[in-house]
Amino acid sequence: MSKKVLVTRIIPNIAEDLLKQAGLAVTVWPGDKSMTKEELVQHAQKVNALLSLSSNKLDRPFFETCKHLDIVSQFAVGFDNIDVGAATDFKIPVCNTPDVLSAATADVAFGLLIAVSRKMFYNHKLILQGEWKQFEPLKNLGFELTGKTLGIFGLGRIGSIMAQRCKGAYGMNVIYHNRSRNAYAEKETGAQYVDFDTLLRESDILSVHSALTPQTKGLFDKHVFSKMKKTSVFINTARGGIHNETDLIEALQNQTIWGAGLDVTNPEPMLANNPLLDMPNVAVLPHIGSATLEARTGMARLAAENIISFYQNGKPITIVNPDVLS
Ligand code: 8YV
Repeated sequence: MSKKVLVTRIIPNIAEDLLKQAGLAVTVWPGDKSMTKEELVQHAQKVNALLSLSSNKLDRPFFETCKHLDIVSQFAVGFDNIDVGAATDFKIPVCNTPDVLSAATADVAFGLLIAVSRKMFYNHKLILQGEWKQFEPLKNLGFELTGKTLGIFGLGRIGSIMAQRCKGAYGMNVIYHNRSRNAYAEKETGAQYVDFDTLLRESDILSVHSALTPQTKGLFDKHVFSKMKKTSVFINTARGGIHNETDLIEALQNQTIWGAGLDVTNPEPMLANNPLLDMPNVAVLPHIGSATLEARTGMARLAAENIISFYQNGKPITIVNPDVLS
């Protein structure tokens, strides 16, 4: 009998097509809403494999109830919604979709940077409000990016592309901080490793590209913002949980830092009355980092191929807990 796969949300068709071509029986959860916890547990009981989204909370109680699963393949590079330790305890491989969305996400970070430095979202809003009356020689001035220092927190795949974009376009000097040095990325991007405090002190633009982990959760708080330049811009396209949003609002209101560009917020979705949305030096997007046809198609393909490869040769392509295979 063929193995059964549950896809927890409608995603690009290529996933279902590939899974079916490989002889798997596929159920795609219909509708435009995420499955509730109860729905997820109930339907996961009936299948062998799960193609999940980051809106599905796969915690230890979930794995305790669904320990029969052969594999969980996530349609996202981030997997902070999954208790990988629990999955590993039950010998369940967990997969993600790196690389295919890196350029798309770096483009959003790069776009936010330009938008913030020239107050683009705010100026656009002024037109909508009928406030474009005349040429203003002194109002709403931004700043130029040429020769500035870009600080990358988390120099991996996405951070490296952001570094290359900023270097190529503006000749920026790139510094970075990671838990451990990334020699490959240093060679690719010319980025220089610095300790965390130096990153905060020297960055004109600080762009976050790390995973959300217990170590990075809430890391960018009032204490950290107070160590940054008053003229600096904070960019986060990784996970909203990495910054403390109340502290960020305060840092912007008090001019502890100059501006912010966010594609991820804390919490998500952001409420329409959030003060960040009214600030001239802030640009916020609703988590669209991977929202290109190319990236989302690549994510769907890779998420499906991870399951197919696991059933065909025991080895998924991009697994986050490879120890379970030994
Ligand atoms: C997804 C993301 O859009 O891949 C990630 O980690 O944040 C985005 O690409 C989102 O997680 C939906 O699954």
